[in-house]
Amino acid sequence: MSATVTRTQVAIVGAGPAGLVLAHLLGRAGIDCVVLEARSREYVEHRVRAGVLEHPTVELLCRAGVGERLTREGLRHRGISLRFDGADHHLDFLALAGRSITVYGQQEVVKDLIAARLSAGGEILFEVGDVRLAGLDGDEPEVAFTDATGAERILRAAMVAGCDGFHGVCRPAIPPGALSVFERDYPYAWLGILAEAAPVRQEVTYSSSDRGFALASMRSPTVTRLYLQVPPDEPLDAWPDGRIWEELNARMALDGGFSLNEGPIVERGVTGMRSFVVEPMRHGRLFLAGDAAHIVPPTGAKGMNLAVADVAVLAGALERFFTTGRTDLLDGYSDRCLRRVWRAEHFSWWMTAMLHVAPGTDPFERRLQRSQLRYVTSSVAAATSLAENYAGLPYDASF
Ligand code: FAS
Ligand code: PHB
Repeated sequence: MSATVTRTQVAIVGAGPAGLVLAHLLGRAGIDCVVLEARSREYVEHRVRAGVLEHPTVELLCRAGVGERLTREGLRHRGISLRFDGADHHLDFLALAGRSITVYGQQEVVKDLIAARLSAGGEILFEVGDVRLAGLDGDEPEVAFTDATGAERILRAAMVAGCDGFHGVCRPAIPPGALSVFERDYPYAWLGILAEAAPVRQEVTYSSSDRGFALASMRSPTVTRLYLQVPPDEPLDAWPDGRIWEELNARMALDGGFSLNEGPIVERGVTGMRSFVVEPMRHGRLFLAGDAAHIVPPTGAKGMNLAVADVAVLAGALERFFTTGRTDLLDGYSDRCLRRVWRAEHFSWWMTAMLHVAPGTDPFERRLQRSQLRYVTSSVAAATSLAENYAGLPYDASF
């Protein structure tokens, strides 16, 4: 069957935060683009993932006109708490770094962006299959795919944005020799649950105990989001509800007593912990953004925020190209993004190493971790460093 050929200026593969924010910014700049997404709209709008938005991410979404519901329903937090040795230590990001964070589910951001895109007449093709890239070194690369009806399609574009996540097809479309890969796997994973129970604390709490790491977050005043450090590849059926609550309460113990509000667990999953970066983030007319190019362990709450930061740079560079023909910003895209990526990689690795108990951790290492926790919660200088990294460094910062 001959394929139907269509054209656009930018072909975007993936309707996660990276692909959708890019499509939205390009749409506002009058640049034509088409988003290709393998899953259904229903699926991507209900996929539970990130929950913490940095200050720059909130600013960008509000400036781009998709921040109305985020501003209304998002939970603004002054900071976070670090819990260890039976006590809580609050880090006030607003006081330390002049910026705060907002808790708002990633699927809510995705819902808002899809609604905005479609109501602006933008094109998002859901349930596409067999996506293949070709001609990335030429002037008009092609993305071949089957659409939701199974029909063969070819989308020709001036540029391709690979926003299809870690397991997508865009990064593997780059010849292996053209990329340098930097990675680190961690000897633990996160068991995450979503429960219909009121959060006990109004802000995110990271707990480091000898039994392992735990994290208490939330999605709304009635929905709590909790994570437990577990061995990698831990089977979910090893964790019946009772054991999950018992272990969470044990790891989040406070002198003077503490217990979580328990409720029906409506979602659960085990997420592996990995740090991963490919360089460069561009090959010919293919530009990688978000998890397609880099992964951080979620301890620093950076993944979605990095994806948004990448496409903020890419949108500006594409607008410059399509309005002036100049490629200077496109040529600088990878280097510019990688500076922020490695800052976030370092911060996420540092938070992960400070708060988790790796198998075989000896008492010497636990003492070092405890000293780091005491230092970062008592020194204004150290707390400010954590605060500015967590709340989000300005997009024009050049660390
Ligand atoms: P995504 O993976 O979100 O989107 C890629 C899209 O491409 C998907 O919709 C996928 O279906 C589609 N796709 C894949 N292959 C395709 C193909 N061949 N053809 C077409 N489409 C294809 N980050 C934070 O910032 N804060 C947090 O609190 C946080 N918590 C997390 C908790 C968990 C449990 C997990 C797993 C991740 C967490 N993250 C967090 C990281 C996470 O949010 C990612 O960084 C974020 O989803 C990255 O966004 P994208 O790069 O858009 O990739
Ligand atoms: C979440 O709310 O899902 C969350 C919060 C902080 C993290 C990771 C995830 O570090």
